[in-house]
Amino acid sequence: MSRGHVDILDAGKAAKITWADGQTARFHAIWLRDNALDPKTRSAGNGQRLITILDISPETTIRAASVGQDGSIHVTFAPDGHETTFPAEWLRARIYDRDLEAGEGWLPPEITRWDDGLQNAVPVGSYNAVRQQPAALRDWLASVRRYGFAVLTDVPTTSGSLCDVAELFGYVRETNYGRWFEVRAEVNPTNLAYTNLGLQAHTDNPYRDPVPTLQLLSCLENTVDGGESMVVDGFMVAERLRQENPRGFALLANCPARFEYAGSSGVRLRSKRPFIELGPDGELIAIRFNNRSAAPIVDVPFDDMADYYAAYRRFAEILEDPKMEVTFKLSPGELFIVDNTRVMHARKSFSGSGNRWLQGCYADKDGLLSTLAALEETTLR
Ligand code: AKG
Repeated sequence: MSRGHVDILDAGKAAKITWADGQTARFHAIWLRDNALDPKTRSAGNGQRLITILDISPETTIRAASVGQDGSIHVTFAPDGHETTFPAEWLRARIYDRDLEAGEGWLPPEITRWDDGLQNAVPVGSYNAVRQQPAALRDWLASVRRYGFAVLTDVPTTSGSLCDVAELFGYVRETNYGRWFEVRAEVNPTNLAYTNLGLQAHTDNPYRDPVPTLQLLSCLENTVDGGESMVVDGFMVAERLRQENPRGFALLANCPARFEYAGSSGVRLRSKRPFIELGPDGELIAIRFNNRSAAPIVDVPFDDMADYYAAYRRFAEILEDPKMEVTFKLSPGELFIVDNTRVMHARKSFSGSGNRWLQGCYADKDGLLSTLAALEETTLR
């Protein structure tokens, strides 16, 4: 069988690779030179790039290229004569010569949208398992990546132990609410979360920029009537809105909203970000939604404001549709974590008799995704 071949295109400015199995892809010379893996281009120790874009001639071309027995690609560049080899799998995993049109609101394959169908399949891990078994931690973190939330059982009911959970994969994000905060009914609360009122599904702290991208809520006591926790997939809400009302979706994505918190002395937090955040290629990046801290919206043109409000209302109606929510009542020793850029959490109101004591803390997804990626490389499936 042929091992494949390389066709040099456009006087060496690009090359078309054909691998033995018939897969083809074009790469530019400048891209290949910039992404070379050899030790003159990247540190052998930490993999970081040793050169800058200015070290690469703008006239860079491919002088020669060939496919090795194992599908690797050997390239010689001009004018500098630099030679480098790309492993086949490395290059094939980074093909950009493909249809990049995914449409507004697209999501990568490791994310699954959900609705109340997940009620009977809530992702759950056990603290004893995740702190001792790397594969159990990997699976629990992978659930957070896929569904944007997960429950953890067997968490010690000692104050602050939720921080130990965050430290299994990353770092606690300390804020004006402290390293962690008490969520129980208080006299003169600095936040409506510290009352027995029901809370509409929301993301936390949208008035921060950047927002904390993870929130953990753990239960130390819960003997009240009511006080159930609900989670709603904001990415599913946004998708339903997009299908029903593309213009409303575009208004919530393209016009900034404003959020603020000024509930305690010395704290004046403000942000200007949309309810629905899209990346430059249309990827759905984040949801920010919180009725308590939404500030007057002043960045929507007058002629669009009525439609903006209609879309805002519809977003809220969809998120309150019982078909969208997963509900559970936390017991002492249980905790849930949410991706605070995606999954909205809510609470039902609760009675004055009995005690409900939760603790909350924030952390960030960079640490979680990094730990997960490292575990995926080192643990056996
Ligand atoms: C929060 O602290 O962000 C809450 O939403 C409180 C949730 C609860 O009390 O269940």
